Amino acid sequence: MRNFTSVNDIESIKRAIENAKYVKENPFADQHLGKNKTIMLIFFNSSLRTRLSTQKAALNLGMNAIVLDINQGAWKLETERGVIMDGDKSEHILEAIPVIGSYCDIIGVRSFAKFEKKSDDYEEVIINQFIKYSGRPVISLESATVHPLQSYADLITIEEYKKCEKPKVVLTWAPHPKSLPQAVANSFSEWMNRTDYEFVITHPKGYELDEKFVQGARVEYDQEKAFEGADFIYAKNWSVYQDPNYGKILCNDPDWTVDSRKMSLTNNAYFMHCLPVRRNMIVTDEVIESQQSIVIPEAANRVVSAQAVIKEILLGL
Ligand code: AN0
Ligand code: CP
Repeated sequence: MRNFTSVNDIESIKRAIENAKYVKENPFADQHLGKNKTIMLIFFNSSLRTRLSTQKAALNLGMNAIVLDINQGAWKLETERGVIMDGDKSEHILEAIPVIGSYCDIIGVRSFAKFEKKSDDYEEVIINQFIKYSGRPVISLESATVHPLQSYADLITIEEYKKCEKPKVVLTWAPHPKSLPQAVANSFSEWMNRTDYEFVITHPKGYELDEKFVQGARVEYDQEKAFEGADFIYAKNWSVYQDPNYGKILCNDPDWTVDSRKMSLTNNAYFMHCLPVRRNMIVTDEVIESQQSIVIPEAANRVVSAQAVIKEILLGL
């Protein structure tokens, strides 16, 4: 594996699950692989899990990990080519990227959708510039449209908890006060579509995701109907994808909050969320604190997915 920016970079789902299992059972078996190697983790946006779990994964592999928050202490970066840089941006990303690349062996980048120009977000302009100009393998720590390390950890978690071969997995939209990217939902969809699970997406009308990620999965506008018989409920908010409201909030209907009554319609489903989660907006205290909530083991598996990915890249260096 050279880069890891979406599900398309993995050979097969089966192999990915096996690799993760090995890494989880033998976290320190590959310390030699990362000796004298450095990973640089570049954050354009906030993070708790990705920042910590990716560093931990690198340390487990014997690597050095260096973290940079671009917005705290680095120069403000211009990302458009051709602009006269007479404003507040001191450095161009086209110099910054190869400089970062010259200091490390692998780069991780977090750069969310900016909601300024939909085509820039959906063409993944920022992470693609890192791939093009850094000379290093690049790992997505959540790009504009996908969050593959999260989805990989979600897959590992479902594999660990599922009680039947083909569980019913439901991705449900839930309300949130701010405009959030579609990345987690897009990514979860494209990973679920690679499995043989029964996969259903439910959201209010107007929140349709890009068909590139939905890939014909069943979309059910009635949340309660979608929940019937579910084995896993995966909650996430996202803002509007469709024009002309790209990046906007259409409704914040509290009826969509995941609560105990809705969970009782399921097949005693597990509750999942990538975190951070807003309690009593996305999910009630009762559900997230219940026996069926697996958000903590899900987050713990972020170390496993990151380690499996970094290991594969190290093997190819
Ligand atoms: C981000 C998002 O929705 O993409 C990160 C989730 C992992 N969430 C927030 O900004 C709250
Ligand atoms: N789930 C996730 O990526 O969390 P952070 O934004 O805290 O990294």
